[in-house]
Amino acid sequence: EKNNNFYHNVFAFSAPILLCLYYFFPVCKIEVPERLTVSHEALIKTGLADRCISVPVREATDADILLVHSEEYLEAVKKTPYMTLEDLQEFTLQYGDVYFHPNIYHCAKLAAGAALQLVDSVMTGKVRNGMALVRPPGHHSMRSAASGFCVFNNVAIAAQYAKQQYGVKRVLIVDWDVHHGQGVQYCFEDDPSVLYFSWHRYEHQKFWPQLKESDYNSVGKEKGAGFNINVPWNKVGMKNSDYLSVFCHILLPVAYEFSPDLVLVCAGFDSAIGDPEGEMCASPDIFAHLTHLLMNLAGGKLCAVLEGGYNLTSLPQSVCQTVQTLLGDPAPRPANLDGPCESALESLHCVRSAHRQYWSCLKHMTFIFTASSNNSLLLSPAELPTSDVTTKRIKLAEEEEDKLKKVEEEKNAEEEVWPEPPKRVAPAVRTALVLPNDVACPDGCKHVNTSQVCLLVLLQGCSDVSGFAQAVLGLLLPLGYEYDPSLVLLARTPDSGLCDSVWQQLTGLLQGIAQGHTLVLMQVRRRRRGGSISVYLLLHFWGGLDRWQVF
Ligand code: SS9
Ligand code: ZN
Repeated sequence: EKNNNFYHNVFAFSAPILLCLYYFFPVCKIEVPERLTVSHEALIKTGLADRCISVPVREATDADILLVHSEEYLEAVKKTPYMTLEDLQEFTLQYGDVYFHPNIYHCAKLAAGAALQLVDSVMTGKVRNGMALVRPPGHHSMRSAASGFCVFNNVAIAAQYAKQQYGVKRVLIVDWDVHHGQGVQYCFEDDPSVLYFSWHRYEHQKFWPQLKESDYNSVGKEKGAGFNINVPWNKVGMKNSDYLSVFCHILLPVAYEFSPDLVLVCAGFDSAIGDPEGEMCASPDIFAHLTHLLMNLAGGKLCAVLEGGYNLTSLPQSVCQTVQTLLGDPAPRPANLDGPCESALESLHCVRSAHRQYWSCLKHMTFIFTASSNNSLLLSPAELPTSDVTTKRIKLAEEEEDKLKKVEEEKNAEEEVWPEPPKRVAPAVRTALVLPNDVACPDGCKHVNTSQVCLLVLLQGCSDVSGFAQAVLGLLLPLGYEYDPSLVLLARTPDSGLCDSVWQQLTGLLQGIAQGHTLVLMQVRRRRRGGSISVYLLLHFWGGLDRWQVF
């Protein structure tokens, strides 16, 4: 409603999505109302909105907001709806990159409240997971300051609320927005009950918000040391392989060791291709994989809350990929994966070194990862150059070159073209159980003929669970992703030494590849060479597959 600055509109719609739309007088060129309208429309058009359950939004109360923000700050923001435009402008100027409109206080309360409604729905078991589409974003706002389009820190409030309201012991916050959520970092720096992970465009501190504390060596303070993980991107143009490498080699091992009770995602999509802020090259379907990989943690309790995302084409695509994955549909085949680029590899190494003393999953790594000649997601240990020297040398050499490139890149980012993610189809029946004739089918199962199947994983006995987790996350997963098979076949023998929960994790993780085509073979009684015979027979049976592999 262009003529009315004070107009606002709020929609709640089929959740697990919570949607809070508001119209904001366009002062800011990129954090615009259309971000929500295009995302909402895309969810409707793809039929995803219909598959979600409706959760109403509410305003966050003063008590909710005070979980993270100071009374002085809350009182100051409360006054903004009554300020003259001049006063508003002055108020705005004390903060960095944030725009106050007379409506924003109301909208910010709804944005935080939407995140809390989602937490309630997930924690009470009403829904398994969900996404809150909200504006304004939250991850930059601090205890007593607005910043970077953010007024209240929606996700930080949600984390404190979950702890207070539900006695949640450990919360993992994954911030895949392209900016560093410094507000979240400051809030939980000394708190070991919240593990905050953020990757962000950094360019050796040249990129906004240009903070020293966004670098990899800010690991948390006091009791919270080790519970803050920053992965700085020192170059633009990071792609799917870089994102997946960081998940496989940093975030997931640590997350599994941390073992959260709830996962919150600062779901910013300015880390996708075409975004004018991020200038990265990851395709929207990567978010299906990032989501999938997090859905196995915390018993699936995951709340994604929108942060950034400023390209009105890649934003709705990324939102749909995330929501479709939350709904349980198999992730699309990841396209053209190779290894991480040199700069990502360097960040990866720095982060792992900085965190080795805190996480046993990172301890055993005594060498640096280098880009091997066969550039691969599977990183190979090599000789250790001193990282600081490398960092400085690369930094100096890059500076000049970067300056020149920058102007060109900014111009190009928004004009970038990429293929629309192909439509993802899910089979009507998600899982089939094929049982011997004399075994009763458990309740809720249907008998079906299975015809599709896929990659092969045959694991020999492994009694060391943490070693096993490392092997799966650091070796099997990257390998599986890169190999891109059409079927994953898991053979479980009685001597595997793995308990059910570990087995469940493994199965869940591997469902991210081969479009979820997974076949699990369980050998109940041990027969001589029985396992290998059945595997052989299956391979023979599915001989028409284009790729297969036995481990
Ligand atoms: C420098 C541009 C900084 C702030 C971006 C905030 C993004 C929130 N003038 N822009 S996700
Ligand atoms: Zn952002």
